[in-house]
This record gives sequence, structure tokens and C-alpha cells, in this order.
Amino acid sequence: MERYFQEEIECASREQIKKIQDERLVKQVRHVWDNVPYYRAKMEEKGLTPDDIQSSDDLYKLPFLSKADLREAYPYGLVGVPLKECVRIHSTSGTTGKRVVAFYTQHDIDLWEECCARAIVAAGGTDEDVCQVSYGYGLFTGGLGLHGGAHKAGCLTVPTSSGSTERQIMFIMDLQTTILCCTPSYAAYLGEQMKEMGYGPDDIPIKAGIFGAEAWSEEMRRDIEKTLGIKAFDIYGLTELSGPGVAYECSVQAGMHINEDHFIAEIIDPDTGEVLPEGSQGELVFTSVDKEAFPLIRYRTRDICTLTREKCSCGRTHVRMAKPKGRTDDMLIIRGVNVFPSQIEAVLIKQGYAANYQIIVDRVNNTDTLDVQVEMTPEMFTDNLGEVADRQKSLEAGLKAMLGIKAKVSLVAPKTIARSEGKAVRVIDKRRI
Ligand code: DLL
Repeated sequence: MERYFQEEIECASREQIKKIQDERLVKQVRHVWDNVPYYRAKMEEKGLTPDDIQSSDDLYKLPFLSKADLREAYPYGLVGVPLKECVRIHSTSGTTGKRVVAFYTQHDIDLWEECCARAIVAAGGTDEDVCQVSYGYGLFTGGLGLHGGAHKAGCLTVPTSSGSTERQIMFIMDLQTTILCCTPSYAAYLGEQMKEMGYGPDDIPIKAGIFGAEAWSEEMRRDIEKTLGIKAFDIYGLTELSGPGVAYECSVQAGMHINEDHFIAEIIDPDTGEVLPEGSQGELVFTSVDKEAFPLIRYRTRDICTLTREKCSCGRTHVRMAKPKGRTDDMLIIRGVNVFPSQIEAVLIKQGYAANYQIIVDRVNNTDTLDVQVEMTPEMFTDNLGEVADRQKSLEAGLKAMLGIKAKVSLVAPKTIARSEGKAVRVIDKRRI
């Protein structure tokens, strides 16, 4: 039986959802106009006033916000309330430029934690569960977001944070953890370690995993589910909007329900900014409708995906987003061809590898090169060079069929590619260095 945390909202009729969005959007735009001079100036530039926004049908008129705006307004330029009303910040792990800092009032934190609780309950979480939160705590939103959600869902919360893999496994086994929250790459690593320690899927007490913060393929999901003997649920979010829980998967596992009472989603053409019809692939754009400290109107996420409003058999009515295919800034253009790391991962997993790989792009004699280093699993590891060469050839053929361009594959011994406790580093693009 499907369980809900806030059934009246999660299963509200489309008319009810639209009504909530319309009312809240009008207020949110007024709030931003009155309190965020940076965005007011953007509206004025377009000749808009809050009176031009009477419902969510008028959303398309409003100007976009991008990461560049957030950097320009850093640190306080987009804060919509007096600082004394803010109770926390979080910040992205961005490696280039200024970090993005997002602000929260207590109201913002409560709504965020409710979103995370919806995700945990959708994954089967109840007050009978032991929920181990192995996302990083601190500036990253994963740890504290799911921690708050686990409390609200009534779980016994185990705040291990990321890292210390041995200790993680000890707690899983000793406390009989039933729900694990971490990045999918760390879940795969935990699975690998537990297997090595002799724990099979039947010995592992975990029943559900709530994995997100990075792109992961369906193939990787099946792999993790098999090793740990669990059902693995996807969860999506970004710091700018709150953190995890902007969208989450239900038991049907066919896309993530976006919490539409808090966020309006649009798909746009990343080049022209034009709003695309339902079902089209494009850049995901979000508008918060009831945030106080850090309201964001038409924020461009750079994530590429599709939306569907088709009825979901779980009973939830909120729009679903597909697994993001990648980010506009993650997409590699190699010899003119668009390549997403997720496509490479799908080929590897299909041929029996785990998601331990690194993509190295370089430019030699003015031509882009694509090298993929892939770890062999312990079962396939061999010193029979002929066998290794055959495996390499088979992967190269699979990649050529998937990408349409040639990639050079190097197979490496198990455990030679560094593991990540948080988001995995998959691509090294030497062309930009
Ligand atoms: O990653 C928030 C989060 C924490 C989500 C824990 C889920 C679980 P940021 O560090 O700001 O926030 O990174 C946000 O990560 O724009 C996507 O590109 C990517 N991302 C997040 N979740 C998923 C997912 C957190 N389920 C950026 N699938 C987003 C694919 C994801 N990509």
C-alpha cells in the first residue's frame, strides 16, 4: 500500500494544485519586488510590475535568474528578509568561481524538511525505521536536509554523515539500519565493501535507499539494488532552491514527483529561453512560490530533462521529472558530438562493469580525444592479455554504437580509481586546463 506524508497535498487534484500555485506565485512575485532590489531591477528592465503577474499562466513573462546572477549578487543581494529573520545558510560545493550561498528562515527549513519527509515516506519510511543519513553534513544540503526529513517522518535517525566507511557498515549491521541515504556512488562503494566483508543481500538489513545529488543510470540502480538487496529511490534537489526533496521518487519509480505546492517547474530551450511543450527535453527551470529568505523566480538549473503530467499509479498528482540526463555544463562536446557521462556509464554497466570509471578528454594535434578508464570487477580481473583486449574491444564497440564517436578504453585493476564519499568525479577535461 502506498504511503504518503501529506496525502491532501501530494494527491490534490490538478485544479487544486494550480490554484495553490496561482495564489502563491502572485504573493511571491510581490515579495521579491518589495524586498529584492536585484530582481526588481530585472523586472523593471522588462517593463513589468507585480500587477502583470495574475496567475501561473503569466510566469513566462518574468526574467530568468541564473547561477551568474547568484554569483553577482553574492552574498546578500538576493536575500528577501532582514538577516535577523534568517537562521541558516547552506552552500554549493562548486569548484569554480564564487560559491553559491542560500539562506533560510525557520519557515523555509520547515517546508524543506517536509519535502524530504515526503520522499522518505514514499520510500516506505515509518516510525519503525532506522534511517542512516550518510550524506555529508555541513554546508552541503544532503545531510541536514534528509536528517530533518527523517525526524519529521518519525524515523530513528542515525547522523553518520559521509565517510568512515567501516563505521558506516558497523552501524548498518549493529543498529539494523533499514533506510540508507547517500549519493548513489557512495551506495555502490558501500555495497562493494560489504560484499568484500562477506555480507550478501540477505544479510544486509537495509530495505530502501534514498540516493541523489548526482546523475545515475537505471543500470546503476539495478546494480545497487542487487548488491544491497534493497529498493533504490532517486531524490533530486539543489541548494539554491533548498536542497534535496525538490522532487522524489514513489514506489512506481517512473520519474520524480516535483513538490509543486512549493516549486513551479518549466522546461525551456537552453539556447532561446522559449518554454517547451510537455514531454520535450530541455533545461529545467524552477520558481519557488513560498520561500521567504531566498525566493528564486525562474531559476535556470542547467539540468536537462523532461516533465510528464501523466497520471501516476501511486496516487500522487504532482508532475514528474525524468532522471536528469546531465547538465548543460556537464555535456562534453567531443569532435562536435554531444556526449553525456551518463551514456558512457550505461554502456559500462550493460557489459557487467560497476560504475567505477573516469572519462579523460584531451586535445591532441587539434583533435579531441576521449579516453575512458574502466575498472574491472574482481570477478573479471585476469592477467590473460587476450581476454582483456577482447573486453576492451567490446566496450569500444558499445561506446561507438551509443555515442557515434570512437573512444579509447583502458581497463584497469579493481580499486585503482579513487572512490568518492560524496559526488563522484567522473570527468577530467584537460582541454580547459
Ligand atoms: O545535490 C542536493 C541534494 C542532496 C539532492 C542530496 C539530492 C540528495 P547541489 O550540491 O546544489 O545540491 O547540486 C545540485 O546536483 O542541479 C543536479 O545537477 C545534481 N543532482 C541533484 N540530484 C540529482 C539527481 C544537491 N537525483 C545539482 N539526479 C543539480 C541527477 C542530480 N542529478
